Amino acid sequence: MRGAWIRRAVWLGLWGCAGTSPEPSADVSPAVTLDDLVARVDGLRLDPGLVADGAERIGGWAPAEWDGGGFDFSWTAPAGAGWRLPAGLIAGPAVARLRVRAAVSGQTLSVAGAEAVDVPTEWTVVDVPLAELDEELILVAGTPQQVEGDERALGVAVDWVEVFPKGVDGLTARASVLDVGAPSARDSLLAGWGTNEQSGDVSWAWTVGPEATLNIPASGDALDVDLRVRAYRWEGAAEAILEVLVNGDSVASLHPGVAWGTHRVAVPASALRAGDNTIALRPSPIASPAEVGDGKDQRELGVALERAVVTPRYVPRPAAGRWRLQHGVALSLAAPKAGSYRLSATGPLIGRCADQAPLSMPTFTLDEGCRTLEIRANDEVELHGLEWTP
Ligand SMILES: [Ca+2]
Repeated sequence: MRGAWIRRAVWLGLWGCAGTSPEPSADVSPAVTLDDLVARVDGLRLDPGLVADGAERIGGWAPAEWDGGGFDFSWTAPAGAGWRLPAGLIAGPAVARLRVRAAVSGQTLSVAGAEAVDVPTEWTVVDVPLAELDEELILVAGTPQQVEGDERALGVAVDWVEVFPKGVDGLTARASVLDVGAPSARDSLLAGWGTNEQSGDVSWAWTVGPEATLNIPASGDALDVDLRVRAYRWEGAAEAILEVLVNGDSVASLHPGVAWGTHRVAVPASALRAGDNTIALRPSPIASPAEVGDGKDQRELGVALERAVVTPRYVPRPAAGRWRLQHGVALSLAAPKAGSYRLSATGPLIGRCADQAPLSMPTFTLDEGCRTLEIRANDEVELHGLEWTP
C-alpha cells in the first residue's frame, strides 16, 4: 500500500437545504447537478491543544497552552512533532491546512516532507499541498527558537491542522463559542448549574447535582463539541468521569482532570435535530466541599465548564461542482425518498446499504428500508449528477 490515507466520508444531502426537498413533478425525472447538493466531508481535524483528538500524537509536543484569544494550542519540538494517522484509506493528493505561529520572525515549517512554508509570528492559516500523505504527518520547523523567559527550544505553535483531499476546499468551519461563566452564555445554561465564577480572564460555572444541561442550536448535521472542563476532586475521590448526552443519547464518556483540559465530543447527526438540542453533562463522582471537609460550599460539584465550542463537521464547497471519489473513500448518500436513482460518473462505482449486498450501479433502487447508501470506487471517479425517478 502506498502509504496510509485518511478516512473520509463525503455526505451528500439532496436538493439543497435539508428538510426542504422540493417534490419533483410526477412525470419528470429531474437532473440534479452536484453543485445543487448540500454536501459535507467528515474529515480529519487534528488539534494538539485537545486532551485527545482521535489520532495518535508522535514526536515532541509541548503541553497544551491556553491562548488569551480563547483556544488551546501546543508547541512542536524543533526536531518535529505530528500524528500517526488513523487507519482508513483515501488515495490521491491532499491538502494540510494549519493554524500556526512562530515564536520569532524568520521561522519556516515543513509539513510531511513538503516544501517549507514561512510561519509568521501572528496566528495564520496556511495551506500546504501534499503530493501524497504518509502514515505519519510530521511538522518540522526550520529553526529552533526561543522566547524571553522560556528556556525551551520551540518549533512552531499549532492551534489545529486539517487534512482533506485535494479538490475539496477544506473542512474549516465557523465555530460558535459559548463562553460559560460570562453573562452572555447564561441563557444557554438550562438546569443544574452554579452561578457564574471568574478568576482573571477565565470564567466558568460548576455543574451542581447529578446532571447539568445546556442548549445548543444546530442544523441537524454532525458536530464537534469541544468542552473545556476541569473536575472537582477531593482527597480519596475516584477518578472523574463525565458522561455526555445529546437529546438523551449518550455520545461520550470523558475523563476530565483537575486542570483545565479541552475534550472533543463528536456528535453524530443521528443524535441531533434542526433547532434546539440539549446537551446533558453527568459527572461522577460528585460531592459538596462541605461534605468532604473542603470548605463551606454546600453545592454538589461535578465539573466546571469553561466553554463549549460547537463546530459543524464541514462547510460544503465542492471544487468546480464535481465530487471526486478517490480510492477507498466512502461517500454516503442520504436519499430523501425511495425510488430509482441514476448517478452519472466517470467510472464504475460500488454501492451498498449498510451490510446488505452491493447494489447495481450507476442505476439503483432504494426502498424505504434503505435510504442511505455508501458508495466507493476502486479508481478515481468524478460524480457529475444524480437523477431520480419515482
Ligand atoms: Ca468561560
